[in-house]
This record gives sequence, structure tokens and C-alpha cells, in this order.
Amino acid sequence: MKKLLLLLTFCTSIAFAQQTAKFAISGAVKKGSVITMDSLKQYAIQTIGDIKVTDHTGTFKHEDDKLKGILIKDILSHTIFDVSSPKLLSTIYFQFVGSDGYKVVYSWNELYNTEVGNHVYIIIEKNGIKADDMKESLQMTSLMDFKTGRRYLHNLDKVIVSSVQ
Ligand SMILES: Nc1nc2c(c(=O)[nH]1)N[C@H]1C(S)=C(S)[C@@H](COP(=O)(O)O)O[C@H]1N2
Ligand SMILES: [Mo]
Repeated sequence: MKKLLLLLTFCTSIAFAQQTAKFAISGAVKKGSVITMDSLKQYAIQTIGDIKVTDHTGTFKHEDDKLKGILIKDILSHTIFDVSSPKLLSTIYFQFVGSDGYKVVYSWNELYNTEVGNHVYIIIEKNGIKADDMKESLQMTSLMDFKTGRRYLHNLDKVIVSSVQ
């Protein structure tokens, strides 16, 4: 019985790791895609440094060190947004959704037309631990945010692109 339980725990942890170390991009795009740890290797890895995580009131929670990540704009560079004119890009917004259903929104303009977008990363390593070995799996951060916690998304599962009606 004990062995069976161990095996079950082992299988669940493998399933969990495989389930979380990738995310899908879908919605208002010409062609949907799935981003895996393997496909992330093609992008430049940036050394981000440390982050002080604060809650929604600005109270310091904890610090994560030695962050490494890939700019979300680099990852999205192969995604063609399904709009009939460039003007309509201003209607586009992204929902980044965690495996627990937690959602974080960015607009197309925020990512592509403000400085904020130059500091939004998918984290592939922190505190010397790689995403595959982290319970938070692939994480996301918007480094210019005042309150860093709320968009410090854990377990990124999917990106849904939409056009506001
Ligand atoms: N998937 C997921 N990510 C999440 C949350 C959540 O509930 N689910 N909470 C957010 C909030 S409100 C905060 S303050 C930070 C806290 O980051 P920490 O867990 O590293 O302390 O996680 C953020 N990322
Ligand atoms: Mo929070």
C-alpha cells in the first residue's frame, strides 16, 4: 500500500511538472501555439536580478533573487494578431492565466507602446532553481509595477488574446 502511494505521488508530480512547464497562446491570433520549455530555448535569456515582492498594499512580502527570464514580447514575436487594421491593435488585450485560474491582464499598447512592456518577463529561473523544478513553474513578472506581487503570476498556463468589444 505504501509503495502504491509512493508511486501515485511520483506519477502525480510528473504529471504536474509536465502540465505546468508550458503554456498555450490562443484567441484573436492567426494561429494558436503552445510554448514549451524546449521552444523557449530559442530566445535570449536575460539576467533580471532581484525582485522585492509586495502585496497589494505595498507591504514587503519577500525577495526572490537571481531571476532569469525571457521578454514576453520576444515570445509573442511569432504570434500574428487577428485584426483587420493596425488601428485595431489598440483593442487587443492579453489575459495571462495561472493553472489555479488567477488572471492578469495587459493591453497591447501597454506591452508594445510603453516602457512597461520592456520589463515584462517569463521567468525561467530564480534563486538558482530552474522553472521545471519550481512549484511556481513558469512565472511572470512586470518589473516596473509599483506593487510587484499582483502581476507576479505563478504557474502560467495560458495566454488568451482578445479584442475589446
Ligand atoms: N497563479 C497565481 N499567481 C499569483 C497569485 C495567485 O493567487 N495565483 N497571487 C498573486 C498575488 S496577489 C501576490 S501578492 C503574489 C505573491 O507572490 P509570492 O507567492 O511569491 O509571495 O503572487 C501573485 N501571483
Ligand atoms: Mo497580493
